[in-house]
Order: sequence, then C-alpha cells, then structure tokens
Amino acid sequence: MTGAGAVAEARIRIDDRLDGSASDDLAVEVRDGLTKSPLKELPPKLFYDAYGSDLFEQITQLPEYYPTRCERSILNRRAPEIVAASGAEELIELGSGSASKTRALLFAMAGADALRRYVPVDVSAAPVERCAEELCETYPGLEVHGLIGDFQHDLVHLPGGERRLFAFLGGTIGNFFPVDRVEFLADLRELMGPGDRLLLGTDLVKDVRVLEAAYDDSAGVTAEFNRNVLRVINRELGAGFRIDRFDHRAFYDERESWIEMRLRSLDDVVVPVPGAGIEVPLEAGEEIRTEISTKFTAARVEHELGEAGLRLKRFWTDDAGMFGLSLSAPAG
Ligand code: SAH
Ligand code: AVI
Repeated sequence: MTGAGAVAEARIRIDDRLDGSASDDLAVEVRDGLTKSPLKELPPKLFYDAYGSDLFEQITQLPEYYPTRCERSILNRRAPEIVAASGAEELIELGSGSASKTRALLFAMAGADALRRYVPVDVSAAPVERCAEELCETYPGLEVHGLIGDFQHDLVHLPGGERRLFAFLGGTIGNFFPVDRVEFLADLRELMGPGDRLLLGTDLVKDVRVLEAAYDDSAGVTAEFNRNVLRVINRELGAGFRIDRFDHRAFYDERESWIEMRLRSLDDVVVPVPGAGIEVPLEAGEEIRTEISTKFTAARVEHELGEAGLRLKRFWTDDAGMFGLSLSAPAG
C-alpha cells in the first residue's frame, strides 16, 4: 500500500479475541441452547457473520424498521451537546457494526478537537475492518483500535484510558435477557473510571402493530436474517438444518415488554449438529427462540442504570418519542 492508505493503516490496530477459541465457545453455546426445555434457544450474536451483518444493514433501511432512523435523528441533532456534556476524547463503541450513525459523534468530537481514538468492538470482523480504514482516511491523526470479540466476555481486553465515551447504540442492550442486562451494565460500570460516560440507545414501548411490523417486514429481509442463524450453525458445526423448512416468527410479548423472534420447524425432524456433539429432535410446529428485543420506558432505563451504579444525566428522544438515548455517569 502507498500514500494516504499506508499512512492511515499505520494508525489501525485490530485485536482478535475470537481467534482460536471461537468454534469451541460456539459449540458449547449451541449445545446448551438446543438442549433447553421446553423452549430451545440460540444466542442472537450468531446472526452476525459477514452475510448476517450485511442483512442487518439492509434491515436498517427498511420502511418498517424505525429504530435506526430514529436514533440517527437524535444523534444528528444532539451530537455536539453529547460531546460537550461527556467531555470525552475517546469513543469506545460496543457492537459497532458499520458505525454508520456513529459518524455524527465522531464529527462532533473532531469539531471540538476532542477526537483521539475510536475503539470499535464487535463479534463480526468485516464491518470493524471496513470502518477502521474509512475513518482513518477521513480523520488524519485518529487512532483506531478495534476489538473483535464478545462484549459480554471480552471488555477486559479494552485499552485503558480516561475521559472515554462508551457508546452502546441501536437498542442492542434490549437483546439481553434482564438478568444478563443487569450483569452487563454492572460489569461495564466497574470498568469505567470517574471521567468515563455511557451513551446508551434504547428502543421505547409503542403500538404493538408498529413493533411487530418492524420485526416482520414485507420484503422478508428480517426472515432471511433470522434464518441466517441456522446457516451459520450448518457451516461452523457441520449441522444439517434445512433452512427453507423453518418459518420466521416475530411477536410482541406485552408482559415481558419485548419482541421475540423465533424459527418454527415445519417438519418432525432430528437434526445432526456434529460439531456440538448432539442430535436435535424437533416436532413439526416446534419453535426455537433466536432473539428478544426489549422495549423500555424512560423510567425503566433510569432505574436499571441506577441499579448498575450509573447516574442518568440526560435523556433524549426523537420527535415522535420512538427511541431513547441516555447519557449516564458513574454514581458516587
Ligand atoms: N450499533 C450498530 C449495529 C447494531 S446490530 C447500530 O446501532 O446500527 C448489533 C451489532 O452488535 C452487530 O454489529 C453485531 O455483530 C454485534 N454483536 C451482537 N452480539 C455481540 C456480542 N455478543 N459481542 C460483540 N458484538 C456483538
Ligand atoms: C441489534 N438489535 C438491536 C436489533 C433489534 O432490533 O433488536 C436486531 C434485529 N433483529 C431483528 N431486526 C433487527
């Protein structure tokens, strides 16, 4: 590489925490999930191989999928205020993906002469590598230190620093079960110094029809994204799922306040998953839960942050009140 590309590359470092251990961890998680009773389950991080990450990008453009548009409108309007209120000089983004909405934050940080380092963290390597190159070319002097890893296990490997803004956008926190969410926020709080801040995106409770349409779009992209989990298991663990024999399901569970995505088997089958050392019996009509996506109220966000030792400083929504973005700081 020559010229600007080589200069930019010198400022990129990417650590891969999944190297080597990924397929063992995957086998254990898949075995645990597919032997659960009464409801079999798979972790949503399995959606995101390179193809799944591309499908997610397509989802963000769908007319029915409002969260990305709403969060982007908040970020575009509030980025300078967020940067000023956080006093951050470094941005650490968990589950960064293509980081398309993050550009507003980086732009505002650069404008305030407060952009030293960007640390994207994601299980999916392709988007991290792509955005590291793009951003280094856009911002001369910016260091990008990517971490390919699981944000539920690998945050201890983050580079140290002060005055860091941790961004966890998109509503991905809603994909955790409540018990994991509490633990995740408490672990994150432990990792934060007094000058660090958390910028957290949370999707908000709304009309059930709007919610269900967002997770069952008319073009069928979310159905393809959901089924991708089986494609990943077939490839990584030599499993024998017939992907076209599973229906996509998405429904809102009012009591839990979350959307649930499932895959319903159309047949009575026994599916070999040799890489996980199991054979999975499925009855026709039986479902596998692949994701929950929790919808919050502002009060619930404040309460859960408080339980984790974080004090809410600001809470913004888009004009229609569909999506929330909070800024919080370590309490005490
Ligand atoms: N932040 C982006 C992407 C959200 S999609 C946005 O708001 O549009 C969720 C992202 O989190 C994906 O890029 C996915 O690869 C990543 N992800 C999911 N589970 C993860 C895990 N356990 N550890 C790290 N990254 C994860
Ligand atoms: C990444 N996460 C916040 C998305 C969501 O809305 O829960 C994942 C997704 N699942 C289906 N569509 C999008």
